Amino acid sequence: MDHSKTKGRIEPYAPPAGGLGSLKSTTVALVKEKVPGSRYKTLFHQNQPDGFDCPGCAWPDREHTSTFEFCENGVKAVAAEATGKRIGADFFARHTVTALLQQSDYELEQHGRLTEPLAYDAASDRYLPISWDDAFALTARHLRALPDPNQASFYTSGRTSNETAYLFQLFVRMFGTNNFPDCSNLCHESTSRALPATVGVGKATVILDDFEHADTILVFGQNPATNHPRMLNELRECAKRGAAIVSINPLKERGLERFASPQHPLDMVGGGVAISSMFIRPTLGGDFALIKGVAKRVLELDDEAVAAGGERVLDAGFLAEHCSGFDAFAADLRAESWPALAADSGVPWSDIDALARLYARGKAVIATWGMGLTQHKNSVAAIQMLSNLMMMRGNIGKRGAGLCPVRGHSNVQGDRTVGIEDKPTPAFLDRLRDVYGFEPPRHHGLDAVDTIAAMRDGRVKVFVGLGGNFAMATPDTPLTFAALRNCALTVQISTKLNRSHLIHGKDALILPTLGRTEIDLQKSGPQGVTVEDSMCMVHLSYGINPPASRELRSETAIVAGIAQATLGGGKVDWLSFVDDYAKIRDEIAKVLDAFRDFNARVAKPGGFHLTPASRERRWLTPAGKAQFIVHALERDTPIQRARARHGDQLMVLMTARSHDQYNTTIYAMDDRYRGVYGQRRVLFIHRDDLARLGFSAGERVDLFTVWDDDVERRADGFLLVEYDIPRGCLGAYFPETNPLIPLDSVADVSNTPTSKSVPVLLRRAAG
Ligand SMILES: Nc1nc2c(c(=O)[nH]1)N[C@H]1C(S)=C(S)[C@@H](COP(=O)(O)OP(=O)(O)OC[C@H]3O[C@@H](n4cnc5c(=O)[nH]c(N)nc54)[C@H](O)[C@@H]3O)O[C@H]1N2
Ligand SMILES: Nc1nc2c(c(=O)[nH]1)N[C@H]1C(S)=C(S)[C@@H](COP(=O)(O)OP(=O)(O)OC[C@H]3O[C@@H](n4cnc5c(=O)[nH]c(N)nc54)[C@H](O)[C@@H]3O)O[C@H]1N2
Ligand SMILES: [Mo]
Repeated sequence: MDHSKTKGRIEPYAPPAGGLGSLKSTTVALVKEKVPGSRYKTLFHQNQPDGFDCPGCAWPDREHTSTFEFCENGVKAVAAEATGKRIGADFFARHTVTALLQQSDYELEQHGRLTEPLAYDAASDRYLPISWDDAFALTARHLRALPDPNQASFYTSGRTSNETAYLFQLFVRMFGTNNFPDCSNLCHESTSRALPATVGVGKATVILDDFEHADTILVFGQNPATNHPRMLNELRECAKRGAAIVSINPLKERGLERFASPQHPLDMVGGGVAISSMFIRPTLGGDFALIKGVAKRVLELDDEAVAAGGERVLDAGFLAEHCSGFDAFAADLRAESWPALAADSGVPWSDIDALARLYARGKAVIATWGMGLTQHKNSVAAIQMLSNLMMMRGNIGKRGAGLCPVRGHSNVQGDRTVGIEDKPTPAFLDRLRDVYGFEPPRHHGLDAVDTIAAMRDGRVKVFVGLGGNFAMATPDTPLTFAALRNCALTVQISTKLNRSHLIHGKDALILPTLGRTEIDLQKSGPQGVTVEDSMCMVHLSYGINPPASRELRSETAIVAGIAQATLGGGKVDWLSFVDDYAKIRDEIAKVLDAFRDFNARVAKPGGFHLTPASRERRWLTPAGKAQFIVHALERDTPIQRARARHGDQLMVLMTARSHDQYNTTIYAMDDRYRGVYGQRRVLFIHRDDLARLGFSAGERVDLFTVWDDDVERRADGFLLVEYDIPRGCLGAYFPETNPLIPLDSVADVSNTPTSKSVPVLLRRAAG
């Protein structure tokens, strides 16, 4: 179905985020998914000590013990998994893969849960049932036939538990490669690469409790009302207490303006609570220059304070005791030009000054950030500049203050902690060697972008996806499709049908798995799994629903099955781990010191905190100090080159999430808070740009990427929607816009696709 032709409407949304609309949308989700009444109880076990960790996002919970925390999009995520709809062999007998490819991502998702293992049959162009043993044997045969283990690549999506992820990395390293692309490569990799160089650890330095003590909260590039709704409850409390909340975002996202918590009746009848007291609206990718400008202004304010004999603005004690490189950093700030900072950030000096003064007043400041900061060419520099700014006033490792990257997938952080990492440390590999008696591969493996290039070039022949939807989550869609189709084997371990099953290798397997909400019964009884949230809390999660099908296996059992078939049980008795996941936790504790007494500590309600050294002001950097890092404004970027060629015809596009999607999973066709209903092919654009480019709202345009190669990258038929977005900037949804992002358009250092800054031209749609 072509959704560009479905009837939709645009109707600006006036009420606060949350409110009755949230309650209504929840009911719709439950009814539409035909969730059996008996499963409604599921919702009350979400993020409870005896329940499961919500698969919706990585935002932590108050002690994991509070009463039911209502979250509209958490309910949608759970309803999607607890759906009453099923697809089995009969469905696949009726539909060829070629026919299924005609369906939209929304339609594919709607079919329901996968129920049995399937293998692609080229003769009939259909997926046919296969036994689990045969599926494992086929995978093993392909893997063992490879002349070099580096010709296989093993993707992980961030819902996978610590236990499965640990087993997966152990298997893959024993097999002989560090090819671990993961969704983090597309997401917070810029954070994970930026922070170790400045504060030593690529994780949040705050815990939830710090939000109660913060007086200032800077929210960079995040849309919490949609993507981390429970964060809004926290911000609501902060705002009510009088903390200053600043939204730094090209868009005035509704949830950052006003929020009515469905948990608080007074909010629901009144107009909700005002969240942000200041909106700073950089141009796309302008945060680096903005933050550098704020830092320069803070330095000037300190100079003024010193000259006037007043209280220092800089935390001189922190700088002297804990930091390295401040003098060079300060010298660079002084030399930086104000006009250049204002031009590159798109933020007027008066706003930079206002933000600097607010920051300078704050005694305890938290900076949070999401994809608006991580998916640009200069993202690593921007995050390091933010770290610099926070260090200037000692806002790290202090109560109520710190760095708070807000992760996406519910266990994306834990997966990395337990070894899903294409660039493992030598220390970690040494431990694996010592504990398991094998020599792990030492050279760095392939990440997500490099895996696509390697599949395209025939250097990778086997792709195994532990969850996720690699074909749609990644950039340069036609190239990525060709790359996946170039494989000898693709294996997808999944809960629901998605396009990655249809864009497959010569051989292909769909291995259906239990979801987090389902009871995982093994020999020793029902199993719990552990996850680590965005603030480093590790806790247990127990499914409570009966499995969607008797044929389903847990992710752990599937990984163990593949490992056993490929490597045999000589060195590691893979299958014994499946009987009792506590045994896997014991293995994790053997290799990672932070997990000592893992089983005992995680048994406590709420679990335990993997305290990062940076929170305790211990700096795991080469200098042993918090490191200031100097970065210059960029010149000669692809966007600057494109603008030099096309002048003000050139626009910069961000690709983000609508309210009714979970990454590549489209639940429904609305984006309520942005006033979009019944459609997804919309393009947000400023009124002046419409006029300047000779378009009107309601017209359809085709988008073309301006890049340094001869490839035509286009996405067609987007409805122009006049929107309050900075001039020169465009907004649209992914995955529809992924064909526009060149594979080599990546962030420096982190190699993350620049999903929030794509240089494009608009043409009136043909027809
Ligand atoms: N319901 C739901 N929940 C989710 C997800 C989902 O798809 N649906 N996805 C999960 C995942 S994996 C992740 S990573 C998170 C993502 O959560 P977010 O980080 O909120 O991701 P996006 O929707 O991409 O929104 C990015 C925000 O950044 C802003 N932005 C874009 N460019 C810039 C810029 O240059 N500078 C600044 N300052 N801001 C910018 C956009 O206007 C938007 O508000 O959510 C997680 N939770
Ligand atoms: N243009 C653009 N592209 C982006 C982004 C962007 O902002 N713009 N954001 C990026 C980000 S932040 C991320 S994290 C990636 C997400 O990339 P992925 O993690 O690869 O994608 P998802 O859409 O989250 O994966 C959904 C699929 O996971 C499977 N699944 C769901 N639950 C489970 C489970 O419990 N177990 C298993 N085995 N499978 C399960 C289902 O089959 C479902 O179809 O996308 C990235 N792509
Ligand atoms: Mo993400």
